[in-house]
Amino acid sequence: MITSAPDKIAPNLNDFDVMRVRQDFAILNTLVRGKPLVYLDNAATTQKPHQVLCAINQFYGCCNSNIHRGVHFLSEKATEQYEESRAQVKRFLNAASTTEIIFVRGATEGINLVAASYGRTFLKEGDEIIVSAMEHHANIVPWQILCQQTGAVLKVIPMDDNGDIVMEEYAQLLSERTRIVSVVHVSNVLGTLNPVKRIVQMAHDAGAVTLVDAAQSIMHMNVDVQDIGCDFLVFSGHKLFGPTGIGVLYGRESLLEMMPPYQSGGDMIKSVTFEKTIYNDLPYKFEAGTPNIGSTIGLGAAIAYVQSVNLDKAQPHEDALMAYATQRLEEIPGLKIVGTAKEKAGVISFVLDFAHPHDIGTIMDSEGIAIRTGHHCAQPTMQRFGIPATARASFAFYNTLEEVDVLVRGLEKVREVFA
Ligand code: C6P
Repeated sequence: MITSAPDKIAPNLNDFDVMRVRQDFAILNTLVRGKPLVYLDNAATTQKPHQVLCAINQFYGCCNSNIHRGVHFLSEKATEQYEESRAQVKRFLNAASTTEIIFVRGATEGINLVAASYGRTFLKEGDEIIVSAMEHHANIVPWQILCQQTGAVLKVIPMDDNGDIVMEEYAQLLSERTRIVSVVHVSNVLGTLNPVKRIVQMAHDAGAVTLVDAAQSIMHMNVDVQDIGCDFLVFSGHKLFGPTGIGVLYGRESLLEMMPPYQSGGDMIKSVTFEKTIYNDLPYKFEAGTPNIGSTIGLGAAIAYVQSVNLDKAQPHEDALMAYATQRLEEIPGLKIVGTAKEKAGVISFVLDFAHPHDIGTIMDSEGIAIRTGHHCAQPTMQRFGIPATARASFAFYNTLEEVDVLVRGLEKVREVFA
């Protein structure tokens, strides 16, 4: 039995009160298989505070109506709330204007939108797209399809054995042929926090446009699109304590203006005749059909919640969780952490030399511990490290050091069964 006091690495909580925050998430008090739930699958999706549940309930219970269409009271209310969410996202990301905030289903749809609309319009045979070796499939496959459609070529920035991008190799890949650089901010497998500001700057110097996949970073740190300097950025609401089915594409207005619609139909038009259609202004040009109004309002509530918690104050607590979990896991004989980058956030992947990740996940589940196992929709990352799968514990600001201890005790159970 490995023991280590949870105060071995003292968390610098400032005035961040994790027990107070946990009260907002009723689900965290659930019993799973008779044991208190320990939810360490936040990279897959985060839990939702009651403030978000209330906002969704309030919308459907009191204001349910379609938006941008009706002149009646409910429609005006729904439109107001929907557009207020857009204003919240604009402020949250420090975008220059609400016209740069497009509501989509999630990070995946945001990247597909850029690949289809910008990519098919502006790329041609021989152009190059650069991604990193640690991308989620959502930031690989849309570019592969674009390459098939246009004759463009996909290039990959390698990473080293720690899971850090090799910046010298990136510099070598950049050329006048580079048209798009699309990289993940925080890897969902390795936890690597990439130097996106520098990556974007170098891409711009080469004349390329940039996309940042902030699907994982958005829950851990303040993401400022003007500071990063990127042209596009995507995230999913469900990884930011908001509902599923809603996400955001931030796009630089000058680029969005040049891009054709991604989908077409109602709401994205100014006028339609059988001869000619005039498209709507930004951002509506990219929001065809009735959107996910309830979840958009829920996302607004999630952002308000995250701002009230204050990610700057939560960050020392999350850092302490990562440091403590890393230290405790490293003490386990036969355990190897996959991803030891210089800077990490939120995610620890590992393998055991005495049990397959799937078996780890199953035994953990019997202990009430939710982790994810598998390739995490990042098969090239698995190939890079020569493994089929990992077990992954991923943290949010509501997790505690005691939960890390439960995770470690769960791994002791795995050893008892398999070693
Ligand atoms: N990663 C995970 O368990 P969607 O599915 O569109 O909300 O997010 C896609 C996505 C894109 N980029 C990164 C870096 C991601 O981590 C994800 C989603 C989840 O790791 C589900 S596979």
